[in-house]
Amino acid sequence: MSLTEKPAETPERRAFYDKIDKEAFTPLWAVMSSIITPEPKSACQPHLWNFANAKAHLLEAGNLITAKEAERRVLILENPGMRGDSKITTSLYAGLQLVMPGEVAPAHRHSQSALRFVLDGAGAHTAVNGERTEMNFGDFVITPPQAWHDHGNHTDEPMIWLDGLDIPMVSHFDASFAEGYGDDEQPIDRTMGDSLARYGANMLPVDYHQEKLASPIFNYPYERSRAALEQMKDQGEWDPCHGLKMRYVNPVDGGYAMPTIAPFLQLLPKGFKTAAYRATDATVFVPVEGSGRTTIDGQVFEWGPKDIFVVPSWKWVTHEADDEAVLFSFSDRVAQEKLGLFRQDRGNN
Ligand code: GTQ
Repeated sequence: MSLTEKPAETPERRAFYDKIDKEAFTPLWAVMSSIITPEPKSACQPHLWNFANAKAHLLEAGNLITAKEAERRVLILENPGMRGDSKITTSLYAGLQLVMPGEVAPAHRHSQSALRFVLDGAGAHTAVNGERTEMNFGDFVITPPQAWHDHGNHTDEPMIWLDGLDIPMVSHFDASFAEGYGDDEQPIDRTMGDSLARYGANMLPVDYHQEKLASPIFNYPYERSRAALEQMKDQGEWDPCHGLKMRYVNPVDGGYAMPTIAPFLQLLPKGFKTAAYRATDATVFVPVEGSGRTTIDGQVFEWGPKDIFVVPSWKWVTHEADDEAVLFSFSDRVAQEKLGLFRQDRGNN
């Protein structure tokens, strides 16, 4: 017996397997090499979705169904290696959501955590736990588990953002609960910007105690994050594998901003080519600024702003920026770290 080879199947063994099969038994030695693999083996494939095409499809969907009828008018970015599973990676879901002028995506809540990364349009809003936030290009917005949320667009432009949710992870644990609020919009009892002022100014309310795992900040405006990268880039300290890469944190405990999804923002200077890197967290990338290409397991993907591409677990990846580029990304790294599963390989770097 070995970890990589299956023992031969003899007629006697086959007859035995068939006999015990009726009582819901299966011999481990016939499946061991496929369930305990020496390295990650995934159905997840590298893939890129072009934003211009996505936007055209979304606007077409805008004429076919309202946000209200759809509950959420979203086109799922479905990994080509896992069609039909509503997954972009084995553990994560991603979709592009459209809210047309004057529309509301009605209030509901669920066990799944969501992140929004704003791509197109400006000034629509989402409400979370009684507070509204305006959504602008590059903003990273969180909907914590079981938080009431509705989205509205009072502008005269369609609004499109990327949704990242832990739907497959929650399914994996069979832990999904969801309910509608019963009204389109939840009541608003906090002023806009309250949570950012309260929790995002390097201070916390004096007797604040952490009750929930998600960050109490629910909009990390691009303006602030981008300004931080702009300041740091002058230092010229580039990580060979990542350029300048930061993680969005929960200011209460310094951990990742969300309990199941790890969000990042990174800058690659013009002409920078990263060293080969691989990690067990399959990652969804969104170029925010700049253009370039990413090579995943030998396959080259050319990208520009707002495109979306996915890097599977444990595949070698390099990024190359033609102009100064900013990439948003998210993965299940936070969950893997908590479970002691995360592994990365920086080559010789
Ligand atoms: O905006 O609440 O892409 O509940 C999938 C499920 C978005 C949302 C999605 C959702 C939402």
